[in-house]
Amino acid sequence: MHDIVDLRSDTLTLPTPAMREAMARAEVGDDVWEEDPTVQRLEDLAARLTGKEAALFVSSGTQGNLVSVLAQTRHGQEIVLDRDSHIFNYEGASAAVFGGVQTLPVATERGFLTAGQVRASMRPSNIHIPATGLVCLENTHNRHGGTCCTPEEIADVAAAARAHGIPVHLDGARIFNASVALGRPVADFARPVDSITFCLSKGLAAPVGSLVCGSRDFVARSRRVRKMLGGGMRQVGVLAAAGLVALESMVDRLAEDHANARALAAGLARMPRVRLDPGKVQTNIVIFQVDREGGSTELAAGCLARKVKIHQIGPGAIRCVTHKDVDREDIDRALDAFREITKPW
Ligand code: TLP
Repeated sequence: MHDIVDLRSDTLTLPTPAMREAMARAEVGDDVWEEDPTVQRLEDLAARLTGKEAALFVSSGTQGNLVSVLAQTRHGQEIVLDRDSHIFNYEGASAAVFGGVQTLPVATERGFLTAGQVRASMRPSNIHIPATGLVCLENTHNRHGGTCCTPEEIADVAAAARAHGIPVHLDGARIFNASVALGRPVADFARPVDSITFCLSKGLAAPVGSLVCGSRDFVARSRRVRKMLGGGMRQVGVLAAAGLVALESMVDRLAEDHANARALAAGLARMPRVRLDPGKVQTNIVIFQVDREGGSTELAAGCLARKVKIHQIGPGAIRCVTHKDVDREDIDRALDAFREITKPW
């Protein structure tokens, strides 16, 4: 039980005592010179877990996605992605700003492009038309409520892109949630794609950092791009040390977050004016609609007054994310708050 129940995001998780201890003891060096042994251990582990040749430690998921886009496209190209994806909605148009790349957003049902949609999005060779440069996927899918797609679905989409010679990037910010939910190793999700980014600072609770993984050649190009973006960090093993603890000890417990999200969704589904399908909650994100004029704002304010923080992600839409700093008692407290506020509705 915590004083404040913070369901706004799993990015709010605080580092564990084991992380802080590992950070204090970390052996470090200058990572721009590729001489930080702790960063190298983390990158080796990330490459092993994703089944890729190499990995690169970057400051954030946003930087990881941008590095991946810049390392695999040229100015004037187009990237194909889901309309609700993080890259399209929440990364400040960085691919356009820094890469001169335009996006082709496609509406999907669960957040995942199908092979047919990818085939239909490929541009023909014609001097008037931008050339397709990259296909981007997201798993789990944030705006679709933490939905997961299977490694086989990814392989299908990747094969459709590859048939046109187009590489595929996977924004796997929460790929460990997908891995735990579907009981499949992360490498199965990463195998079909050319590059994958995953975050240490969400459900895995490290304070900072993401990894970009792919072929040796891709990672060498990404290292150059990261430096251009000012992301070459020096004795950054102090952060990588927390990342190692995250990967070694925080993955299996994600199942607890998923169970808490299911409990939250089951309770919410019984409340008046709340619209959600609890059967769709596969991981740690619960998104629901409030069918009442101003209801979501009322709910967020009422919760805050009861020390429960939730996130309004659009008109009438609320997102709650479970994580290691929210336990079952906290879920019950949040449900009590929701019940009190919605009772007169
Ligand atoms: N998502 C954040 C916000 O930016 C919305 C959150 O609270 O969920 N890919 C996906 C799928 C993400 O959800 C996020 C962060 C990122 C990339 C970016 O990661 P960071 O925050 O490390 O730049």
